[in-house]
Amino acid sequence: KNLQLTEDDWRKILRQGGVKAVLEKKKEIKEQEKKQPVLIAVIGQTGSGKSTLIRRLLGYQPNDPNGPAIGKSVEECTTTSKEYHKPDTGLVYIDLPGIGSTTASCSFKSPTEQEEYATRFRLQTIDYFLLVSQNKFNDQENLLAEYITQKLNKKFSFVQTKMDALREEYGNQIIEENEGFQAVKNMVRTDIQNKLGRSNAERIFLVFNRVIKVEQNGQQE
Ligand SMILES: Nc1nc2c(ncn2[C@@H]2O[C@H](COP(=O)(O)OP(=O)(O)OP(=O)(O)O)[C@@H](O)[C@H]2O)c(=O)[nH]1
Ligand SMILES: [Mg+2]
Repeated sequence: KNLQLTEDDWRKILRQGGVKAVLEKKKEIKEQEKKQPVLIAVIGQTGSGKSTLIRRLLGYQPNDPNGPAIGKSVEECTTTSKEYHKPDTGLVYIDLPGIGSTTASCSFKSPTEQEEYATRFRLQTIDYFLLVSQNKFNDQENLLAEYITQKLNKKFSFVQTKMDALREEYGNQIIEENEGFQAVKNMVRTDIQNKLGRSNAERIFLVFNRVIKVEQNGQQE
């Protein structure tokens, strides 16, 4: 982030202080870069599991009130954007209200709505995006992927959440560590890649973030 010196700057440093000065300057820049926060926006439709993902990435225990709140089912939960700093990393995850949330009035259908959303949550200032989806893929994710890559000129990774819920489509192998497991995962990846088309995701992550609650009678949900 603008810490790069020009070729002339480097020549000057070399002339004045020799190789040692150059190496020292390089080290200094590296240190500075480490201190620069990297803003990662977690974006996607309401109820897709964005807040759950942030809780997992930052290691919040299930009942820690400092982590982002999670919706009860598919209800709209997050209504304002909030930053979560990952200690000792410079990584800042931004939990955004879901697209499609009516409480937070976040719609992304028309270009005007896209611009409104982008301005409201300052998407121009974001360094990287995690595009979260629970439905494998649909038009909304396509719009978002296109917006991130074409309009904002940024990169993103695609996060497929609720893999456990894709059982109907892919069968039990989706959650069982058997021979079919890897094949099914590859299938899901290929499906996502195909649907993304030219808005290429840097990486595709498949996650199982089901919160397991132990009920009072001892049964797990
Ligand atoms: N089965 C299953 N449920 C999940 C998974 N990840 C999240 N959920 C559930 O999905 C619901 C919504 O999760 P949230 O993390 O609140 O979703 P969100 O994207 O932050 O929603 P908004 O804040 O409304 O945009 C909650 O009931 C979660 O427990 C998963 O991997 N598997
Ligand atoms: Mg949320």
